[in-house]
Amino acid sequence: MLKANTFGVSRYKVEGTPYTAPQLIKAGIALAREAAENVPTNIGKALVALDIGPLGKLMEPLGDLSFDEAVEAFAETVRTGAELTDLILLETFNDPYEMKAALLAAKENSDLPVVLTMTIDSRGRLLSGGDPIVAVAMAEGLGVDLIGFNCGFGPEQMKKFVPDLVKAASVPVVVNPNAGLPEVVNGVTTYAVRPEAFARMQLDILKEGVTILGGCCGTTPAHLRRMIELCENEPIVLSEKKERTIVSSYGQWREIGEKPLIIGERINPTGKKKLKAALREGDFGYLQSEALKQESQGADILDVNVGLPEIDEPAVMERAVKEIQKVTDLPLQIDTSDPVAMERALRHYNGKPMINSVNGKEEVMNAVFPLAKKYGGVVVGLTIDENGIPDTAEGRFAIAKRIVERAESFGIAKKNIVIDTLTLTIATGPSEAQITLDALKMVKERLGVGTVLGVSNVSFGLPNRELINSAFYTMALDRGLSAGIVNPGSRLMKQAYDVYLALHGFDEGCRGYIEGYSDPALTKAGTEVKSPKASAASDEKEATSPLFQAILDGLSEKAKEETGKALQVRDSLEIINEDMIPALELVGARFEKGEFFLPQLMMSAKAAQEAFGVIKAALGDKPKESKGTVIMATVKGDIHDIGKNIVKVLLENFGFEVIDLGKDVPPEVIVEEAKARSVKLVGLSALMTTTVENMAETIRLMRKEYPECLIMVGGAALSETYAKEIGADFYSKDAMGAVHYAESVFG
Ligand code: B12
Repeated sequence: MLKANTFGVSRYKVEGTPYTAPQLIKAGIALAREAAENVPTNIGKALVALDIGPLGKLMEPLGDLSFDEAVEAFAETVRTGAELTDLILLETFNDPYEMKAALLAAKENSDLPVVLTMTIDSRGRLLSGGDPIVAVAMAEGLGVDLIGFNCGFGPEQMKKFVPDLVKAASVPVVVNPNAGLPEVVNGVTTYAVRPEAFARMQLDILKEGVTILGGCCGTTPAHLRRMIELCENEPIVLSEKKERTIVSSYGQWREIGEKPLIIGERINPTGKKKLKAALREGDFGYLQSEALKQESQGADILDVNVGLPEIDEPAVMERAVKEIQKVTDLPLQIDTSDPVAMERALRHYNGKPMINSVNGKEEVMNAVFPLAKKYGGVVVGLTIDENGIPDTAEGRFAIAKRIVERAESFGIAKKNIVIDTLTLTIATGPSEAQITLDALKMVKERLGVGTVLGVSNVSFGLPNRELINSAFYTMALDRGLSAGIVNPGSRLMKQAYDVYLALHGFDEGCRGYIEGYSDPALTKAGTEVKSPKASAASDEKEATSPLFQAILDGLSEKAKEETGKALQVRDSLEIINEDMIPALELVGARFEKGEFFLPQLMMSAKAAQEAFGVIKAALGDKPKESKGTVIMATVKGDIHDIGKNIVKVLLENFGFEVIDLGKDVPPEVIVEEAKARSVKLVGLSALMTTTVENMAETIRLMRKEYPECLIMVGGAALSETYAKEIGADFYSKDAMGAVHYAESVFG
């Protein structure tokens, strides 16, 4: 297979060149075609792949490229190249959302087979913090034909991640490593692994159950030739179809059918006044906090239902899914009976969701199954049809069987169906609970699919509902319930669940039980479940205020609201120093420990920036008279600017004019600007150990080109000693220090 030289082409990457993306794509394919035609016939027919790489822009919510824009950019490439090539290769992807956009564009605009290879980091993680299984679940749901790894590192480092990929994938697996880890020798990137060693390691990888091998950066024809010689007589192994029922987000996945799961039921407006009001007013911050709360109470999956008669459900559903995914990486269950809302949510969801629901009605199956087939997901089938809900277990089982068969006729594998045998209240029919449970057992045993139940309906119309709900929950778990839709905050429900896990051997050494139930105060009925996260984090700084917590959770709206409240009683500097900075420090510490990933880091940064926006507005107009002009910049290679912006606003408030050169500013630009504007004082900020050297470089250049300019420095990566070492005139650990120094300079 030859790859057309189209990897780096997209409408965004050609900006500023004299070419359009389609021109370059066609030219790249023409060259590959020509080469393919010249491949000697004894080697066989060479296929030409339309090679597509990432767009080079971060997608929402991490960056500003929307999902629809990304799909359209990939679609342009696919429309241009598909007819001229034999397959599509999506390479070097490490953001699951971008993988989804590219896969969708490929599938919507061509019938070619699609190969997806991702690039993982040394911990085997994607940009979003997820492992490759989240990508396998999503990509297989979207119809990928082959999946694997490429780039990043060599075969030696890649090998340890291959078995998990093979265990998860039902489609054939591809592995294209580099010729080792890249090393810069005399300014040139080199790769140390020689052809013989590369080929031997690839042979080992092949034996793990991989189907296709290749090479990425640093591999040469000699590497590939030797690899083919060593591997060509090995049998070709195709992946076995896996029967695992997996749902995922961009960061986590859950398997249905192993340990029972908890689906959090709280994001559903039925009977919830506050949620109804939030949905009507577009207060998605409320939905986010409900999501976080259920996550901390132990939910595995979150149900999202926004059905209210007076709202635009498709628009609200899409937004709700996006907003919830900004703050939690738990997989979601998209719960709607409106196929338009369902499609919008499925399209924009980042992962492989649960789809709630389909039922035995032909009309509903014809509307929902094509969506599930196109976007992927695990579909919940309700045992109701045109004749209503059968009042026998056999009747419900028959509908379940029909749903599974009809799903298969749409090309949806049985493993991607779970059945809900419907809970009705025992207040109206004495056998209701038994019928549901008998049907559940039949479905589990005879159909072999996972089961789901909305548990709390069983007590509708009765007093002290949790008593009945929790007993029914235990009975259902005992009959094989795979996932209960419950309130994870209910103490009795959580107890029923935890005790069940202990009794059924899902809680090794009863550790979870001992941890959760040693304190008698916590086992009182009616109390809300305490967040296990809060206790896990006890070695860290506790949340000191609601603003601190909002920044930690990445909740922008809440952070703004809490800043407004705090400003009524506290001084802005105190809020910055006691809430904002410590919260960001904790985020940074969790990031360093590998507990937080880039999405959380970015959402917290955004919340802090929004909070600071409120402080800035409250500080009011800056004085008209200028005491002097200061240039502020974050140094080259560093995009952290929250601290620099705080310094800027304080300087302005104390009467200085600030020329803000922004972030990632090269030394030459800073020096030229200072010189051109005859500025007496420059403030530099750097937050990373890797960028303080650029700060030193800026100071060196300034001393050479414009020695009369004074330089103050700051940022978490610095210390007084280091600042002295690199020749800065002044260092301060906080923004007020910058103001005092400016006062002394212009004083
Ligand atoms: C928020 C944040 C981000 C945000 C930044 C958003 C933005 N617009 O700024 C985002 C998510 C984009 C981000 C990205 C990355 N980050 Co970051 N990030 C942080 C975090 C959590 C907080 C930084 C912050 O804003 N603090 C609050 C502000 C107010 O504090 P401050 O900047 O220190 O400023 C105060 C003082 O220092 C002083 N001050 C600041 N500047 C100046 C200037 C002068 C002249 C003076 C006098 C005073 C002064 O006044 C300010 C107010 O008092 C830190 C963790 C931490 N503990 O710092 C990591 C941290 C800095 N990031 C880190 C990393 C690794 C990254 C990434 C590489 C992650 C990745 N894998 O992509 C990228 C880097 C991209 C790049 N090339 O720069 C590491 C750096 C590690 C290292 N070895 O140096 C840290 C330390 C986290 C960690 N523990 O691992 N990050």
